Parts: sequence; structure tokens; C-alpha cells
Amino acid sequence: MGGQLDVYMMLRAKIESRLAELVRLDGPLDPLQGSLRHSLLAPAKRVRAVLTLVAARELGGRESDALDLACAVEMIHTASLILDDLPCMDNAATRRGIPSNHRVFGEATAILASIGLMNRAYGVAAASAKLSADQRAEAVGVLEWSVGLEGLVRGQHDDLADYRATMNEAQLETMYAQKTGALFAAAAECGAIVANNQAARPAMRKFGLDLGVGFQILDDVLDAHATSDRAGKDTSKDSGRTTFPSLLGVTEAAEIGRAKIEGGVGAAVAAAQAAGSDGRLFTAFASRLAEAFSELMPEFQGKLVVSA
Ligand code: GRG
Repeated sequence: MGGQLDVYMMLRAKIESRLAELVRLDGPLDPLQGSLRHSLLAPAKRVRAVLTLVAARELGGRESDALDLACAVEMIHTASLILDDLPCMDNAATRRGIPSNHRVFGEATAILASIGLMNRAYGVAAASAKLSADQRAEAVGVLEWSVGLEGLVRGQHDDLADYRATMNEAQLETMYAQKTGALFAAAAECGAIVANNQAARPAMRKFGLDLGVGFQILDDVLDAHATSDRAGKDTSKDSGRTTFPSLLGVTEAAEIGRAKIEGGVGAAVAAAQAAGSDGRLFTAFASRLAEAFSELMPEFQGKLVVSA
């Protein structure tokens, strides 16, 4: 978050410590528990969960009230990464700088850990003690939308389908909005729910979708451009697939990703201002999201700047 990097790190630390509490062991560490922890507690940016906290704060709520929903979002994201890495999907060897889940624990345990994590996420959201029953029900509904047939599951399906090879830019963008944007959208909308700010929900959904699409495009640039060591996960997985970099080249794709992220900021800032805050954390969050890619790809240094 630019000069507010420390704010980002502080929020991330709160999320990581609450995640560890939420999956604390009651009994011995068995392979299933080990598998779940392997992915959830591995080093990660936690961007979606931080977005939930930022949105709650900017829209008139309290970060502390949003912490469990933020952790639920992160659990769903982690569950999706475990599945994404499986041999039947991306067949990735590395994730979050360590071996992918199934390479350590086997496919069956990895799948079960992913389902366990997703199930735990809904449980955590439904039991979020700082929220009213209505808020909890709304949050669970938003999370369900983001995972479901208009969200991650649909996007991932279309990503793997044969017809991906002939997708044009608009179709790719729809698929990215589902596979990646929907969870960002749910993360931001959960912040509005925590803040009891119904009016801000459409703006948060749009903000999240734009952030997610831009983030996914930049992630494709990273896949095409960076080494696995730098990215902390397998790269060149998109080789031979239709992506923004394959259609437009990495430079133009990176600019479209940056612009998409920037495009969502105005409405988010306006929603924050309507709630009596200045919206600066939204701008800082979006610029950090884009700038994180230039840390991994120094050749884009100074080219992924986002402003309000
Ligand atoms: C049932 C939860 C569930 C999912 C089923 C497998 C699947 C459908 C969806 C996968 C969607 C997917 C992997 C999208 C890619 C999103 C993306 C850009 C991931 C990388 O996110 P970062 O960079 O990673 O935030 P860290 O490791 O920092 O969290």
C-alpha cells in the first residue's frame, strides 16, 4: 500500500495469526491436518483477505469485525489453489514457494484437505461472532455465489475446456471475472456487509471484479515472463494457451491489467466517501496489488502504477 505498506503488513499479520487459531489442532497432526496446514499456512500475500478488512474499514465498519470473514475468504482461495494444482487441472509442482499439496500428501488427501478447508470457511463465516445473523447469512450467500456456477467453479471449468483455445479477449475477460474476479468481489462485498453498508455492495462487487480481472491478466504476464523461483509457483503453465499475453503480447497485456485495476478504484473511493472516509486505502490497496507484480518482474518497474 505504497507508503502504507506497513498497514498492509499489519493487516496480513492479523489474518495469518487468526488463520492459525481457526485451524488449531485439538489432536495429533495427521496427514489430513498436515495437508490442510501445508497450503493454508504457507507464505502468501493474503490479498483477498486484506481487501475484506480494507473494505470494512473504508465503508464505516471495523476491521476486527471483518477478521473471520477475511479468513473464510482466504480459506476458499487456498482450497481453490490446492485443486488448481492437481494433475487433472494445472499439474503444478510448486505453490507458495513450496511443493504443491498433492506432491507432498498425494492426490486423495489434497482433495479432501481442499474440501475440508472450504467447508471450514463456510462454518467460520456462519459463526462469525461479531456479526448479526442477517450479516452472516448475507456473507455466506456472497461466498457461495463467488465459488459457484457463476464464479470460481465456472471460470475454472471454462479455463480448462477445449473451447478456451478459441476464446477472444471478451470471452477471456468473462472467464477471468469468474475464475479470479468473483472471489475478489466477494472479499470486497463482505467488507460492505460487515460495515452494514448495503448501498456500497454493488460498487464493491464491481471493484472486486475489476481488481480480479486485472490481477489475473498480470498473473498471466508473470506466467509468461518470470521464472518459477521468482514467482514462487510453476510458470509457463499457460504455454500454448490463449491468454492476454498470447493475444496481445506481454507489454500490452500488462498495461490492460494495470488499467483494469485502476478502472475500479474511482467507484470504490466514491463509496468510501459516501460512508464518510477518504477512500485512500482503496487506492493504496489497488496500487499495491499492481506494484507487487513489478517486484516479481523488475522489467515492469514504474510501469504498473495505479492512481485514483
Ligand atoms: C471449489 C474453491 C473451489 C474451487 C474450484 C480450482 C478452482 C475451482 C478454481 C481455481 C481458480 C484459480 C486458481 C484462479 C487463479 C487465481 C490466482 C491468480 C491465484 C494466485 O493468487 P495469489 O497470487 O496467490 O494471490 P497467493 O499464493 O499469494 O495467495
